[in-house]
Amino acid sequence: MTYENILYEVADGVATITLNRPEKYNAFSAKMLHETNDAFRQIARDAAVRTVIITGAGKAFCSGQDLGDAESVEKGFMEHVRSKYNPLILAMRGLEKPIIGAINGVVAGAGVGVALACDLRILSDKASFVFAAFVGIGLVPDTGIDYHLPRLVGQAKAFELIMLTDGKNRVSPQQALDLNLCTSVVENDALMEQARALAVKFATMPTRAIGLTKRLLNGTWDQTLAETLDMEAQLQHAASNTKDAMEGITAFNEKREPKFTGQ
Ligand code: LHQ
Repeated sequence: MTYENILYEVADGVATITLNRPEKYNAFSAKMLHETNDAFRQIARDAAVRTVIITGAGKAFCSGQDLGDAESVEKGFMEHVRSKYNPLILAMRGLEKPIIGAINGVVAGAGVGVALACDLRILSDKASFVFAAFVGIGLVPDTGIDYHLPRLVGQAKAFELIMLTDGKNRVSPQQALDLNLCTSVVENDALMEQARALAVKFATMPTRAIGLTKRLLNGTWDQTLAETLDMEAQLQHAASNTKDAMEGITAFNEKREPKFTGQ
């Protein structure tokens, strides 16, 4: 598929998706949403991709739904959210490869949902979060924000952020770091270099073990300790049968660096 509203490139085991409607602060048009969903399907299929970076072109990461795009919502908001946004968030959380959010600028609306569905986020010092965009136009948060945000910051803080951090009272990079919303804050010019360095590191790690770890951490919120212990045992069995686990253990015993292939 040829993309028009996103950029997609693969190099060194890393797929980079760039949301690319900078004049609209990378708001989701129907096309951009379709293309982003397609890119994640392609990434899931492509064994050569072992890590993902998602970022935005220009000044913003993503301002959420394009509020001028009537085509997107002609079948109603519920249908649009269910058929377009929910599959994207589920695809990101279900993808058994790490996803790095390289957050280059402002994040609002469904853009917040996409940012929080990444496995971790690196922020530019020009980034900011606007959690109150939804309530600012009389809507409720969607795209999994009500699931991920309380788990990151606690329920009361999530409520506070969703109500009060509007365009004039944005969450700054330092506040985001203090709130556990990101891994690090870097100078804007260094953002992509830092994100790529981390992505390349992930791409040389045992991809199956990373994917299975992601599955374990995804599951843990809804399980008892006993269920988690059992899932750990099952996935340890699965991990132990990968080529990378065999290589890791052999390399340890041979006192050399392992060479992981992602298999
Ligand atoms: C935009 C947008 C935008 C279009 C900036 N759309 N053009 C799901 C399904 C169904 C229905 C509804 O919703 C959802 C989920 C959602 O995502 S709802 C929430 C939608 N997003 C928002 O409400 C955020 C709207 N944007 C803003 O509040 C501000 O633009 C922020 C705080 C992001 C940035 O403010 P500024 O730095 O002051 O920039 P700006 O407002 O001047 O925006 C720059 C340009 O981008 C501007 O265009 P222009 O032609 O005037 O230069 C904006 O119109 C455009 N833009 N967000 N979502």
